[in-house]
Amino acid sequence: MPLSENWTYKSHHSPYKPNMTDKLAPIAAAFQEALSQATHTKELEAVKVRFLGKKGEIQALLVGLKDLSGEEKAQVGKGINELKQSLTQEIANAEARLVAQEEQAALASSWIDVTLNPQGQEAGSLHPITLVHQRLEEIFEAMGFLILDGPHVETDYYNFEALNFDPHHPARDMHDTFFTQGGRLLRTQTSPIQIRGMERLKPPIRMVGTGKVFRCERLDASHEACFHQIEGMMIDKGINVGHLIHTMKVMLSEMFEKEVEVRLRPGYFPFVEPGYELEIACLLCGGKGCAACKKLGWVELLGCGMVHPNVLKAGGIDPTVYSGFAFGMGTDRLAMQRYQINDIRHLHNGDLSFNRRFSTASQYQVY
Ligand code: FA5
Repeated sequence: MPLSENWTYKSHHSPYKPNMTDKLAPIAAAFQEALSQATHTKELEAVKVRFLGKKGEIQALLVGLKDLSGEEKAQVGKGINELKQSLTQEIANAEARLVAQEEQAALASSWIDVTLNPQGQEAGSLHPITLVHQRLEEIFEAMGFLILDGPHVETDYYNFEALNFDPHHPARDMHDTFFTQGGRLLRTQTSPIQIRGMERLKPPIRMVGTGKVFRCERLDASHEACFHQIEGMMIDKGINVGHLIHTMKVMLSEMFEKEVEVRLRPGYFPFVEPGYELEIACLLCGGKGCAACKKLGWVELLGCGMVHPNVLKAGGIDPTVYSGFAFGMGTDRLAMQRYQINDIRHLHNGDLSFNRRFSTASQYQVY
């Protein structure tokens, strides 16, 4: 029922003093007038403040009650409260209606047809690192590996402890990163995906996961502070170094579409034993030495090794029954070798004309 009718009725039957009751109907009418002119939630808010606010018209009436006698106070107070309830209800109804209207208008004005070809704009393209990740995932999927993911903000447990880094182990020094006040950190490696994967899956396990990692680094042609890795793990009965080397060779020959010269050097990572660093003969300089390979002719692409028994245990897997290998590869460096990019910083400076050079064939692919 519209409020003005409501208040016509009340005032006819009210035994209140004329000077108080006389005030109610005009307020109700003024409210109706203001409400009918509010076509936006901001205007409605102003109406709400004017009538129901701390310094609003209803509050002023309530303050006036103190001058009335006990019986009058009860009667007039009841009338004011009923008016207040009616106004509150009408404001709520109007608010629901206006919010819905505004949402509809916003949707109508921001609607875009994503199936239309870009008009007057160039199509976007996939970043070289995205292309490398997609190709790696294809290669590993074809070998029966699952594709997993993990969070960028990790706990100490997943980034270090479960990976067999003791709290004060010197190997942590090479993994300096940003820490949050709650003790979380930006992951320094994709290896936490190993632990998260083992927690979810039962052997036999074949899994890979790609993503960003973050470290405090001195930047140069092959070092960034935010870079990318792919992590991989295979666990089953009887897995040995031969399986590791074969899988790495298949991955690299598929990636580069040719045989690539590789060498393994002993490498220390707390979560593998034995551990290795795998290097490839630099494809940018043909092994002669350049900035990208620090004049060595070889580029360190990945760390790998046989999963440490403590890590298997952390993942809930019995190391007396199962063994496995794991690897973690820098995919920025892989992209540099794959696309002949001589400085890692080109990959991160947001130059669109640079990015487009690598992506023409697959720019319309949808994944
Ligand atoms: C690790 O991060 C280990 N988690 C890898 C691993 C996984 C070992 C599983 C054993 C088993 P490392 O710090 O060496 O290891 O980094 C791995 C690769 O990331 C390097 O070989 C390199 O290709 C790349 N990388 C490392 N630091 C940088 C950097 N600052 N900028 C660009 N790429 C980097």
